[in-house]
Amino acid sequence: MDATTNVEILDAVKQFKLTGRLINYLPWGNGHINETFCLFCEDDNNNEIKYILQRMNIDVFKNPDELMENILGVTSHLRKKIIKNGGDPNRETMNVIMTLDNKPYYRNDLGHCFRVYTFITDSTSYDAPSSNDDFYESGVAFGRFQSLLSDYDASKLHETIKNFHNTTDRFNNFKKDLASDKLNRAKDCEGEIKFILEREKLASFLMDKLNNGELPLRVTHNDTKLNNIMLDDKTHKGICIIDLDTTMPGLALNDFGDSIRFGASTAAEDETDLSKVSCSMELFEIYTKGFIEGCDGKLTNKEIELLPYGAIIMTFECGMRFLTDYLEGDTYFRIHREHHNLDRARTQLKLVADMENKLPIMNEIVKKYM
Ligand code: ADP
Ligand code: GN1
Ligand code: MG
Repeated sequence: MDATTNVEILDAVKQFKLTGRLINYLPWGNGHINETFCLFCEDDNNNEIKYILQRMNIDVFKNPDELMENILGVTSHLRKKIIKNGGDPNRETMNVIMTLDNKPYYRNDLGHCFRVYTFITDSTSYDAPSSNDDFYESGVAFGRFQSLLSDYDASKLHETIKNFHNTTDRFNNFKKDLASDKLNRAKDCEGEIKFILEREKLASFLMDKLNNGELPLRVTHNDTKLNNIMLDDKTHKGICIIDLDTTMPGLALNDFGDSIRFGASTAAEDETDLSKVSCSMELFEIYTKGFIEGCDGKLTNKEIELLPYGAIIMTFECGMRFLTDYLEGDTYFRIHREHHNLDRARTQLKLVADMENKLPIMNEIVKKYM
């Protein structure tokens, strides 16, 4: 996605029903997909009001109308439940700010699409768990998100990215890109390629169980990394789940697994010193406990039993996606340095190898919570 200009941002801001006038704005957060800004506004009494302005990545999300319809549907469902439970819907769910002509996003003359959310105040999204308790709370909140949406009519949701967590399909795409190797980059990553190709069976392990009815399809978030949740600065509870772009039918195991791949790793997703990368069993256990509690009895025994596979397969899928993007020329995930996607792929595959070794330990841990 080409960079957004200041002129575009100032023009976009004018299109939304904001309270107060814009004082300043800054690039915000560490997402790989959308371009995010924090808007600092001020009302007539000099109170600061913040908003999140996002340029949506429409190369990735091809249909912004359907995308925003999903988000409005899901957030209004959550809002009703939060009110019923005595919570604060302005902090506990995303709130879409409409444009002056009541649309959920604005498309400018260049075809770039912008949306605005209220800012979740007094809370932080972390790139690594700041404590075991925080990670536990994020598990509770992601589990609860799924539980709150367990009665949401899945047929109302559009598939915002086709086959998003179809790992079998991701494997086939990887093989296709490898066969063309259009940038001649395969030579840089022969070991990683071999590692992936040896795991064809792993790629279809959960998809086969979904297809034969062993695992249920649920409404899931599908992008449950730690920086997609806001933790309250005072209570450290997971106050609000953000980044709802991929909320659609999926596997509970994938939501669990994506959190483990990112949050239970002992190193950053793009760490270049692989000796630092492993999956912490302490963090795995804490998150398992929190997630199962948050799901509030809705997971089947089969799902709980297979949680370790969710962790391994989501990490494998993500590593394969980073490597595919590296072979493709870094067109999907935003990169900040040369070989960034290759570095990211390497950490994920290192984690897969580590988790495979630790599978018996992970199985013992989940047994405790069945
Ligand atoms: P991406 O899809 O690119 O990951 P996100 O929607 O996750 O974009 O937003 C990027 C970052 O912006 C988040 O990790 C978080 O730090 C911050 N953010 C997003 N929405 C809000 C919000 N409503 N309130 C406060 N911070 C937010
Ligand atoms: C992307 O949007 P963000 O940065 O929260 C990606 C996820 C990956 C993740 C890897 C829509 O998440 O699927 O797991 O990067 N989101 C999309 O960090 O592709
Ligand atoms: Mg995000």
